[in-house]
Amino acid sequence: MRVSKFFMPVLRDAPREAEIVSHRLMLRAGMIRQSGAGIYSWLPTGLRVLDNISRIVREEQDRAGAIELLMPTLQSADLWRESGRYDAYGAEMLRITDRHKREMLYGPTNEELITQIFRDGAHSYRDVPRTLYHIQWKFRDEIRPRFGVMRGREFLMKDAYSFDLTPEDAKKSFNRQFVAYLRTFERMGLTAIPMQAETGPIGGDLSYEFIILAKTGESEVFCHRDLLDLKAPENVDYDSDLEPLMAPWLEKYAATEDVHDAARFADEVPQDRQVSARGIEVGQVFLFGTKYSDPMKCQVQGRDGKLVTLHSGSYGIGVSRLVGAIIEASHDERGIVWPASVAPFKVGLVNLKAGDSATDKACESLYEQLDNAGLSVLYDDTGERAGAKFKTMDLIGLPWQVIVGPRGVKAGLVELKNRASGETTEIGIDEVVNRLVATQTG
Ligand code: P5A
Repeated sequence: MRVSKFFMPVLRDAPREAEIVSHRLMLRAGMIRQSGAGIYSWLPTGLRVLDNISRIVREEQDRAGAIELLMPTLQSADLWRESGRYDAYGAEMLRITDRHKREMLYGPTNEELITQIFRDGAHSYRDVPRTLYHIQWKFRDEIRPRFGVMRGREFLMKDAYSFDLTPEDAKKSFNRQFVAYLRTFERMGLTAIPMQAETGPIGGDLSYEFIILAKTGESEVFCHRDLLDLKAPENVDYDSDLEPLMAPWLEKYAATEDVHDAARFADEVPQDRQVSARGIEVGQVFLFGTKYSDPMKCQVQGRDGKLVTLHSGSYGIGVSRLVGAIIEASHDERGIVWPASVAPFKVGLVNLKAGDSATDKACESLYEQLDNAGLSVLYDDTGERAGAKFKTMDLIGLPWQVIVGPRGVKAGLVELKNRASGETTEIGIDEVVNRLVATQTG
C-alpha cells in the first residue's frame, strides 16, 4: 500500500477525551473514529489489525475442532423469553421494535440463538459433541462505555458454544477451548492468565477470565508470579486428555477481585511471589450445563433411544478489545509497537527523497520485491519531510522500517530499523528482502 493512495488520518495530538494510552494511540494512528458513545468506525489500519486478530482466533478455534458459522446481530425477544433471560438481562440489552411491532434485540451474546439452531439441527447422540463459533458484533448498552474499544457498546466478539451428552464430555469441550485460548493469546504476544471468576448473567458454576496485566485494567486481580512465565502448549492433540497440559495454570492461585480469597492467597502464595495488580479481561469461558438446553428443550436421542438434555458451555474472546489490550501491553513513548502477528503491515518503507529518480527507483523495486515475498508493506512515497515520516512510522508501530535515501542508494545501502528495539543497521539493498523474510520464519 502506498501512503499517497491510502487513508490513514494520523493526528499530531491526542483528543482530550482519550484517558488511556491505547485509546490515544488508536485515535492518533488513525485506526478508529468514534461515531457515538462506545461506538466506533474502524478505519483501514484499524481494520487490518482487527482482521489479523480474527484470523489468529479463527485458526486456533479450527485447530481445536470448533466449527465456524455466522449468526445475525438482531434476535427475537421471544427466543430470549424461552430461556427466561429477556427480563433478567436488564438495561444492558438494546431492545428494538420493527415495523410490525415485533420485539427484537441487538444480541449481547448468543446462548439462546445457538441453542435454538442446535436443537433444530441435531437429533441423535451421533450429532454430538460439537462446538460452534462465530465472530460477530455484539451490543451491550454499557452504563459507562470508556477507554475506547476496551469497553465499547458495540464490540466484536468471538463466541463459541459446546454441546455434549454428559457433564464429563462437556468438561472436555471446555478444556479444548481453554487450551486454544492459551495458544491464541500467546500468538498475539500476550501473557493472558486464566483466573477463576464469577459467572454473572451467562450463568453456570465454572468460569475463568483470561486476564492480561496492565495498569489501566478495569479489574483488580491476584495471582502467583510463576503464572507470568508459563508458555502455551505446542502441537496439541485436542483428542487427548488436556488436563495435564492445563495443570500448570490451575495449580497456582489466580483470581479476580469478585472471587478473591485473601486468606487462601496469603496461605498458598509466598509473599515474594504474590502479584496483586490490575488486569484486562480479554476472554472468558463458562461451563453451565443445562441452563439453556433445559428450558429450551435442546435434546438428542441417546444410545438407548431415550432423549438426553445436552450439556453446554460458552466461550468468549473480546476481539475488538484485544486491539486496545495489545497496545496497552506493547507501546513506548513514540507510539505503538505491534507484535508482527497482528501488525497492520509488516514493513514500513520510507522514501527519504520522493521525486529523486534513483531513490524512487530503488524504493519501487524494494516495494515490489517485498510484496512478492508475501510481506505486507506500507510505502511512504509522499513528499513529506523525513522527520514527519519517521514520527508517523514510529507512531503506527510497524515491526520493521526500511529507510531509503539518495546517499545510501548510491552506495547500495539502506537502513533497516527494528521498531521494538529501536536498533538500526545499514545493510545492502539486495539483502533487505532475504533478511526480512528470515525474521518471519526464524
Ligand atoms: C461467552 C461467549 C460471554 O458473553 N457468551 C458468549 C459468553 N462472555 S463475556 O465475558 O461477557 O464476553 C466475552 C468477552 O467479550 C469482551 N467484552 C467486551 N469487549 C469490549 N467492550 C465490551 N463492552 C465488552 N464486554 C465484553 C471481553 O473480552 C469478554 O471477555
